[in-house]
Amino acid sequence: KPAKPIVVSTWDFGKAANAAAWTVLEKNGRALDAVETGVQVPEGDPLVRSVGYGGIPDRDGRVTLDACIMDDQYNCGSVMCLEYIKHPIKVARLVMDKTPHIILAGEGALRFALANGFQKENLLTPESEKYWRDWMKTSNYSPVKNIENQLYDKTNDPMPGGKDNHDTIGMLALDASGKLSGACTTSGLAYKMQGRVGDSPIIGAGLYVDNEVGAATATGVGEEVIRIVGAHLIVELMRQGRSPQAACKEAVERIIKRNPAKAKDIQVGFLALNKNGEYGAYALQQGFTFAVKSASEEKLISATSVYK
Ligand code: SD4
Repeated sequence: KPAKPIVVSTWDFGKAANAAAWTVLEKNGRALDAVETGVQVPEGDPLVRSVGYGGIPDRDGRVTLDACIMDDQYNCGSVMCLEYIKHPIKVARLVMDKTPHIILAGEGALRFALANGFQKENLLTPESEKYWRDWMKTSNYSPVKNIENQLYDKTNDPMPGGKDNHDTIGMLALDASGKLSGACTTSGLAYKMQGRVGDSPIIGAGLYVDNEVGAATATGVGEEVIRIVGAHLIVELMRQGRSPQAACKEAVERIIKRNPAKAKDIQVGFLALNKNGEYGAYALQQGFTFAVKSASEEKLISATSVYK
């Protein structure tokens, strides 16, 4: 049964993130504040090696973060390739609230953050540095294919705790007053090229919110998500009447259609929430989980996938 308020987010760590978001939603707070609060949990957790502090670095050993946030009125803010700031989602929110722009990247984003009181911190933990140094031994500095595979291949997992430990958080919330918002934050693909930006901070690709219809977010190999403008596609499919899950499935199928052989080798997962509080997800590969929290339910769900 559809519920409101409700919050959904990607992967196992979505559960703890939802709990933080719920502290805002249960007091009839704004969905926007809820998602900003919620995603800070994995951002600040050094054991989550794919988001914020403790994230796996790029191939040069630099932790570069991507994040964006969007509210119920098409207001949005984004930071790309931001270094040294533990909570990029808070900087994205400030870009939205305090500047005439939507995106700040790299050096400019860092300067904006520092000018607004954020502290410069080393985000590369000794553990993440060790993974990078081990990777450097065998990487030859360029196996893009392997980077993609590492996203879901448990047998080839470079990080402890299995695949649960290395993916983006995308969070979508519907508050008590019926307003939708979303946030998405990541350290991006492990061992990516310096300067590489994924789908996560790109409005329409990694995240989209349209309060008339619903919201969607993405995780997995960002290049494939950007190509089909995944989150926006899903919202438009929901506008045409698809359920959240059917819309996510159609977006996954579009990725397969372009390059079926490649689609077998990579992971992409989509998560969507509509205006009525109905949610759904779909992934290329088995193993994509998402967390749901409302007054009536709190659970972790394994998304249906094309490949087993
Ligand atoms: C990216 N979509 O940077 C992110 C990475 C991710 O599961 O979601 N990994 O492409």
